[in-house]
Amino acid sequence: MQVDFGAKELTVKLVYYGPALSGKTTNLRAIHWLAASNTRGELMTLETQNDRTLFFDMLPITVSSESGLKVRLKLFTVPGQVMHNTTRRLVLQAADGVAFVADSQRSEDDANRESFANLKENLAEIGIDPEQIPIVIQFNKRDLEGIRTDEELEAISAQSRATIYKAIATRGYGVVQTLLGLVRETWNNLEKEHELEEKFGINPTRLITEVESTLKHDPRQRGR
Ligand SMILES: Nc1nc2c(ncn2[C@@H]2O[C@H](COP(=O)(O)OP(=O)(O)OP(=O)(O)O)[C@@H](O)[C@H]2O)c(=O)[nH]1
Ligand SMILES: [Mg+2]
Repeated sequence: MQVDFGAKELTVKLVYYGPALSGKTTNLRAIHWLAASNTRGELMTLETQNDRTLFFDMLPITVSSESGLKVRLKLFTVPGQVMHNTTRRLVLQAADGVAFVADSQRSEDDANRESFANLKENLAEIGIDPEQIPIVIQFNKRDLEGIRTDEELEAISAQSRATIYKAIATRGYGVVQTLLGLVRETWNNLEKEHELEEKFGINPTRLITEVESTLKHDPRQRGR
């Protein structure tokens, strides 16, 4: 978290992590598509030709709080391909919360597991306690065959401290819920650490409502 008193802006860094091709960039595209145009910035994506992130993507969403301070959510994705580990570690620096995007296909079980272990290793490496930082898990690609069942996800959920969300990011399903869950947990954590309500007069419930309302926009109704 960063506070810029000059700009009256508080910035929170949220990172979408996960194995290659699980749908991290697709989540950001959907958020960009759903967010009201006056709150979202440009979606920066750096990709190769076959859909794979080379460096990272970044999308800023800015909402105002009743205190006059703006809250800027900077959403990043990491490149999932194994070889880009140095970049993943760089992108994770100073992260306030992580959304882990898993691929629901059974064939991707090992890739999910390895990526989750890699996340924890990298967090520890850069001095962030993996057990303390807010992490939510999204099981994406629920529209495909050969996926883990809802019951299996419930079993995983029972063993994990992380809340699990289901998604079809290509259709925008579950994307907003995942982001709102992440923002809520991250803000609660920052509130505990920095007493933001007392210091800056930002009420957590109102902030979440603000983020929620900016993501309700249905672009089809905006004629795009
Ligand atoms: N069927 C289906 N395909 C999806 C879904 N979400 C993403 N995809 C597809 O999966 C492919 C990879 O998606 P990306 O969002 O680029 O994946 P990524 O996690 O950013 O991948 P890296 O940048 O390599 O780490 C694309 O072809 C997407 O259209 C989904 O919910 N269902
Ligand atoms: Mg990507």
